[in-house]
Amino acid sequence: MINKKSPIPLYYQLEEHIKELIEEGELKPGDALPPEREYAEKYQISRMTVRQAFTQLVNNGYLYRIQGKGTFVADRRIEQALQGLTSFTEDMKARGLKPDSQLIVFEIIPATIQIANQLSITEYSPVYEIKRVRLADGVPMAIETNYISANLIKGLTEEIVNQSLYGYIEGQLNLQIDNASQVIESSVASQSEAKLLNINKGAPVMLIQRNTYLKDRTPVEFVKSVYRADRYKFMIQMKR
Ligand code: 16G
Repeated sequence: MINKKSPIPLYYQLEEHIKELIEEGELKPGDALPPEREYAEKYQISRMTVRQAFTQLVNNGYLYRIQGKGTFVADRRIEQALQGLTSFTEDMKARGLKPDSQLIVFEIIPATIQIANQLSITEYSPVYEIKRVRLADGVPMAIETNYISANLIKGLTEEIVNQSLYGYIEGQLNLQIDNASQVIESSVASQSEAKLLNINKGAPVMLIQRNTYLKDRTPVEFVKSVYRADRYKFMIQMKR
């Protein structure tokens, strides 16, 4: 794990090793890390080096320290409230994160019967298929595939979908997005999803389907998303 002959600094090697354990799920949020002394003995490195690696990981949000208790694995998941109908761009900006998109597919296709049903249009009507990896501060969070009627939402371009879809629909087209229904289920990442999300094949993900409507119930979009389960958790307020 630690190669003393390598020109790569020892603290950095340890830092990368611990990061891998966290990303692979060997170390889970809330887990206590073995004390610095143990790492130092195990790898025959100084405690200063271990401390430096820990400090880097604390500063980058992978670990946190509790005085007198030790060092723990941080929960890096974004808590997403389910009440509000918000866009990815709005969600990330509200958290001080920089939203980005990596465009995978952008084309107009004839609606299949399933997509036509979801969008309340006739089969073979023109539909935008937009597949984007959504990133927060450069980290891939989700893969979103939107289906949007090209007769309703006119003039979409790659530049627009690299920014915000909701921003364009409301800001440029003056259509008011009103409500949505959403289904969330658990799954595991396929090979291709894992590659796009930079996670391991078989890692847990959440599948989200959203149908979004205007006030008069006209469907605006049908969206299938794959969210990283290690980066997202969902929260809803309830009252009885
Ligand atoms: C959210 C929505 C998605 C919508 C997108 C618009 C979910 C599961 N999905 O990610 O339906 O198309 O925001 O984002 O929440 P944009 O305005 O940044 O393009």
